[in-house]
Amino acid sequence: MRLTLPFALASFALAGAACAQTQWDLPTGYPAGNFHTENVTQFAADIDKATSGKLKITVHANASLFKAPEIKRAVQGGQAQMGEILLSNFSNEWAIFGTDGLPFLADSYDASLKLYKAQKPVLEKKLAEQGMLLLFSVPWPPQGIYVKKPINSAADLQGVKWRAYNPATARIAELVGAQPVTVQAAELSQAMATGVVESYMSSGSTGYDTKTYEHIKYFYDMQAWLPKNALIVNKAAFDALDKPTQAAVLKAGADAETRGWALSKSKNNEYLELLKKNGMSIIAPSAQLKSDMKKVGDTMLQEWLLKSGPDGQTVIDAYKKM
Ligand code: PCA
Repeated sequence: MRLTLPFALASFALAGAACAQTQWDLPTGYPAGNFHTENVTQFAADIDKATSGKLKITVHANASLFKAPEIKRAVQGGQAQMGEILLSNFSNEWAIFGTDGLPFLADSYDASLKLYKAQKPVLEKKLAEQGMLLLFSVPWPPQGIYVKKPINSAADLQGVKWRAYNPATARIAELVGAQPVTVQAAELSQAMATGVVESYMSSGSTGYDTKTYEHIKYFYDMQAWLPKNALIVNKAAFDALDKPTQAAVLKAGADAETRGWALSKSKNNEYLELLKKNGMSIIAPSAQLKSDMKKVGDTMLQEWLLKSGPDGQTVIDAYKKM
């Protein structure tokens, strides 16, 4: 088809406007009201402001653009310019992604920050090899056990239908004799409503987001680990930005990391209070349950060291020295 002159001019003008403003997509796996999503939304707004609207980032919450386990590949392939992932979702691809999903390796915010520092250089190297940049990473609150009936030891979890969100939480189920089924956060409410899930490990945050209190009455506050989300960017998309815009993205990322850690910490108690208000019992685990789950953690660390090889040993050695 031959373009008429006015049409050709009009599309040229449109192309000019598109150059002046860059539009990016940012898929995430968690709902709009979740603190990670709020933090990421603030990050996008900060960039909009700092670049006077030159870089517009649309946050697609709750796995509406890509399912959580697909976001990493989408960013790598450039279908999305940036995205938020749960690092430990990708531990089968490379064990180091799962470092912060190991029970009781780092079970407080302080320990978790140290583990992040130890993990970060190798993480950045791996993501760079895959054509991506790590912009920031923020932990979920400490993970505990949601369960329908009271439990005193890991043996009480035998045969229970257990929701896993990553390979590590599926492995925990195997080690305690529960029946794992992998369900991402966006589908968790429905899985509980249909009876597919009777128990799972996660944070107060996800328990609240998914209205777990409508189905499950007990939360054992194990404080077992703090898995991290990470904001990753396609390197080619980043390189195509002009220097001031790149600087704005990096600055907003650094701010989001600081803000996110503080938010996670301060909201943890709020979420547990909200669960209580909605009828849940928040229970400190018995010594038996704690020691049973610690044994599970020891086994998983040994398995992880075998899989992760020298890189894994480097991370653990660096962490233990901090
Ligand atoms: N919430 C996410 C991951 C860890 C967490 O606290 C989930 O349950 O899917």
